[in-house]
Amino acid sequence: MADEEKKAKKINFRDMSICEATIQMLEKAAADGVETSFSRAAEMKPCPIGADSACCKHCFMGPCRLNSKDPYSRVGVCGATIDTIAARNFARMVASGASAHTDHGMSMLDVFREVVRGNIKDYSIKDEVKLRKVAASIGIEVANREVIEIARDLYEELERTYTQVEGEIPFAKRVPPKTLENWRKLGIVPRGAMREIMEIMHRTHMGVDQDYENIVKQCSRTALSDGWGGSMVATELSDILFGTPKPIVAGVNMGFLKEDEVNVIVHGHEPNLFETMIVSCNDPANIEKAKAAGAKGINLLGMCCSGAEVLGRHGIPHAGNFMSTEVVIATGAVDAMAVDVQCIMQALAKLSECYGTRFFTTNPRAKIDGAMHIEFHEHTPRECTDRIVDMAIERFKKRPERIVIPRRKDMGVHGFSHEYVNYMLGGSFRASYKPLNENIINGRIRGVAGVVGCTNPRVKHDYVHVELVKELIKNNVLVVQTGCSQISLAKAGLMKPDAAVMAGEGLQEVCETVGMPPVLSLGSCVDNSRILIACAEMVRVGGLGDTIADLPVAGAAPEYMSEKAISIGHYFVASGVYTVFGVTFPSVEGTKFHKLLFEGLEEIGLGKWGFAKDPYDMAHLMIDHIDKKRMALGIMGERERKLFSMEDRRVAEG
Ligand code: SF4
Ligand code: MSK
Repeated sequence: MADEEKKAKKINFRDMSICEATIQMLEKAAADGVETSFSRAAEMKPCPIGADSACCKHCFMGPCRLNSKDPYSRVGVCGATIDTIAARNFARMVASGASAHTDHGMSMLDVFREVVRGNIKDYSIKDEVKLRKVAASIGIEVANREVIEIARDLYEELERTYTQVEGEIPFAKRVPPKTLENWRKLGIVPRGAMREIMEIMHRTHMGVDQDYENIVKQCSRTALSDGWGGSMVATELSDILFGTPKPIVAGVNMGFLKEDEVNVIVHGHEPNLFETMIVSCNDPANIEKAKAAGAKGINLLGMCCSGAEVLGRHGIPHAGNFMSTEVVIATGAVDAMAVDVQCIMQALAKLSECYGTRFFTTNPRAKIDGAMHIEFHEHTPRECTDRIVDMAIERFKKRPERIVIPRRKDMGVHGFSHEYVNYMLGGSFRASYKPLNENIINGRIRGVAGVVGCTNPRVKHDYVHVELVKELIKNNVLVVQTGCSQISLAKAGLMKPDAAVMAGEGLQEVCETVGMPPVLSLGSCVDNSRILIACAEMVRVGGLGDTIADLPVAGAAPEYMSEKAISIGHYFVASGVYTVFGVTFPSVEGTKFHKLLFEGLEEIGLGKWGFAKDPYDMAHLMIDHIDKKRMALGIMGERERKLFSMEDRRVAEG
C-alpha cells in the first residue's frame, strides 16, 4: 500500500468531484492508504485508440488497430474499414446495454408471473389502476374483468416483448402513429428483444454485416426493443408490483448514515431485493436484535439505481450515485452492502475487506470474487435479506473505532412518475399533458430536456450534470431526470420547489403555479421509459407536431460510463430525440459512420447524436435544437405573457 498511498496523496480530489462528501471520503481513503476508482483513473490514462473505437478484436487474425488521426489510411487484416469497425463496436455496446435492461425486465416479468400464479406470496399487485391502464394500452380488454384475469393476459402479452420472433412488440402500440409509420418504413420496429440482440451479435461476428448503415439500422431496432420493450416492461411491472411513485420528500447524501444504528446499503438495479430488505429492516424482531447488539435501530439506505427507484417510491434515503459507491465504504459506518446486478465495481469487495464492511452478492448472474454470496430467491426472499441483516448486526458489534460520516444531507422532492406529471399539471379532474403543451406553445417553457445517466471519474464528478441542468433551467427548459444524474442534482438542491428561483422567468412562473421543482426525478435507468411515454403523450395531446422528432425536446448523458447508456441514447435517437453525450464518443469525427449518427439519422426522420464535453456547450447545443424545433412548429414568436392557468383552460374549453 505504501506506494499507492504516496500516489493517491498527490491527487487533488477537488479537481475530480464537486460532491463534498465524496471528496471528504476520497481524502480519507487516500490517508488510509486505500485506492479508489478516482485514484486509479488518475493513474491509468484511457487508451486513445479504444476511446475512438478504432480497434477491432472480433477475430484472431487481429486484434487490429487503425489510425484514428487518419482513419481511412488503413484497414484491418480482413479489410474491415473504420466505418465497419466502429459500427460493429457500437452495435455490441447497444446489444450489451439492451441485454442488461431487458434481462432486468425479464426478472420483473418472472416475478409478476409467479405472483399472478399464486406461487410468490411475498409480493402482490399493489397498483391495480396501473395494471388496468397498462393492459388497456396494449389492447387487453379490461372492462368488467377481475384483476387476476387481466394480469394473466398481461403476462402472456408482455412475454412477447422478449420472445416474439416476428411482428411488433406489444408496446409498439404506445408509439405515436406517425413515428411508428416511419419505423415501419425504415424496417426498425422491434421484434422480441431476444431475437434482436441475437441478430446483432450474429451480424457483428467476423465476416457478416460489413455495411455500417445496415449495422446502424439493426442498432436502432435493438435499442428500440430496449426502450419500448425491456426497460418499459421493467418500469411498468415494478409500478404494478411495488406501487407507482408519487412525489415524496426524501433525502440524499452520506449524512443519512447513522453512527448509532446498523447501516445497511442496497446497491444495484432490480427492485425486488430492496423491497424485501425494507421488510427485513423494519421487522420488529430484527430491530430487537440490533438493539441487543447496542444499536438504536437499523438504518437502510440505497445507492445507484436501486436507490433511485426506492427513493421515489418509498422515500428511503439515498447515500450517493455510482461514483460514491466505493467511498461510502471508507466511512467505516456501512455494516453491510448488498448488491444485485449492474454498475457494481469489483473493487467494492476489496474495499469492504479493508473497512470491515460485510459485502454480499445476491444474484446468480453477478458473483464477485471476495464477496459472500447469499442468493436471493423471490419465492423465499426473506431468507436472503434476514441473513444479511443478521450479519450486518454482527458487524455493528465489531465496528472500527474510527468511523467518519460526512454531515451533508440534501432534501428534495422525488418520485415523479409520468402518471403523476399528468395529474400534477392537469389536476385530478383533467389529468392531462395539455397544460405542459400549452406552456410550451406559449413559450413559458421553451422545451423539455431529459438529463440522465452515470457519473464517471474521467470528468469532474457531478459537475457536468449540475452545470448543464442549471443552464437549461435558466433558459426555461424543464428538466426530467433518471439514474445517477438525478442524485447529482438532488445533492445540488435542485429538486426542491424553491429551486425554481434558478429558472428563467417563464419556467419559474409555471413551477410556482404548479408547486413543482424545475427538475423532476423519475427513477432509475430503466425508468427512462417514463420519458418515452411522456414524449408519446405530448404528441398525442397535440399542438407540437405529429412525431416525437417534431417535439422541442432533447436528451443528454453528460457523465455516462456504461454500455447501457449507449443503448438508452440510441433508443432516444431512434425515437426522434436529439441526444448529446459527454466524456468521449466512440467514433472518429469525420468518418461516414460518425456522420450517419450525428446527421444522417435525422435526415430519415429519426433523432441524432451530439457530443460536447463542456456543460455550457452541451446546454446550448440542446437549446439550439429545441429552438430549431420550435421554429419548425411555428411557435418561436413573441411569448404569451400571461400564464395559461386552470381558470383560462376552463374558459377556453367552455
Ligand atoms: Fe481485424 Fe477484421 Fe479480425 Fe476485426 S474482424 S480483428 S478487423 S481481421
Ligand atoms: S446506475 S448505468 S451508473 S445511471 Fe443505473 Fe447509474 Fe449509469 Fe449505472
